[in-house]
Amino acid sequence: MAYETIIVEIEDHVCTIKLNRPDALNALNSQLLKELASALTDADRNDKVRAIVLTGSQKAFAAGADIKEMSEKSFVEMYLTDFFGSEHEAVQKVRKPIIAAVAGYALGGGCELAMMCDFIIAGDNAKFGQPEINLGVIAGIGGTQRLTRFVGKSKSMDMHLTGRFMDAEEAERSGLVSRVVPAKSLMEEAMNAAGKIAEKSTLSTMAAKEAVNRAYETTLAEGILFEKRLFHSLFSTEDQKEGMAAFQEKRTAQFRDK
Ligand code: CO8
Repeated sequence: MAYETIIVEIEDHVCTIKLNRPDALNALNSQLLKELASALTDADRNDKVRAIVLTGSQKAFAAGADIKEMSEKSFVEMYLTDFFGSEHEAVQKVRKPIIAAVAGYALGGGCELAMMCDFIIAGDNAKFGQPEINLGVIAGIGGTQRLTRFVGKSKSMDMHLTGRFMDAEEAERSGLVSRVVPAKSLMEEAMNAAGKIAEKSTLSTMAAKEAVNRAYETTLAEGILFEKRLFHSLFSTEDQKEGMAAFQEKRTAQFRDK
């Protein structure tokens, strides 16, 4: 499928998806979200892809949902069309690891999209925020829930109620991002991280993602049981035999996702 608002490349088992609406600071409109959902679903189904990197430009990962597209909509339209509901569900359904490589603005829906990924690597110029309050609305695709889980109630309330931005250093300090790197080497760092993931068995990276995400959905005891069952089940794979044999033979494992 030919896309107009995103650029998709697959190389060395890593699918890179670049949001590409430079004139609107990558604001998320219906077309972009549909294209993104389609590209992510394809990448998830593609046997050649073992990790995904989602990124924007140096100036903006995404400056939010497209305000121009939304401004005249009524409650009835938003509700009946479940505005952006199915598209963001598609992002959450992806089973392969997704890294968000964020430079510049990640605001509103842009911050929420980054938080839907499995972890965030930020350029040192990144700015995160939930400024929807300035528009007379609130976050709409998970911001109040996910940001609170990342940074705790006090900081999340501060961000949602004042609409202030958080810089990369504060985002790392408060657990929103996994690491901060110089903005100019953001893609190199993100691709290195994705490359490391792509060296593993997809069976175990998918299982790890599923188990970590379970931590948000269940009790500790249930989560630990779920993890143990997944751990046991990985002993039915050829990749487990290969990984443990390679360790003992002091060589690099060759995983085949089997
Ligand atoms: N929507 C539409 N257009 C945008 C957006 C946006 N969110 N952000 C920037 N643009 C456009 C500007 O209108 C401008 O276009 P034009 O040249 O035609 O006027 C162009 O991008 C460049 O922007 P600026 O001139 O404003 O650039 P600055 O460097 O001066 O400022 C800012 C950058 C601070 C990022 C500023 O653009 C800004 O404040 N943007 C809006 C940020 C915002 O409020 N985001 C939240 C949007 S609401 C939201 O995300 C709800 C999420 C829940 C719904 C779920 C859907 C995914």
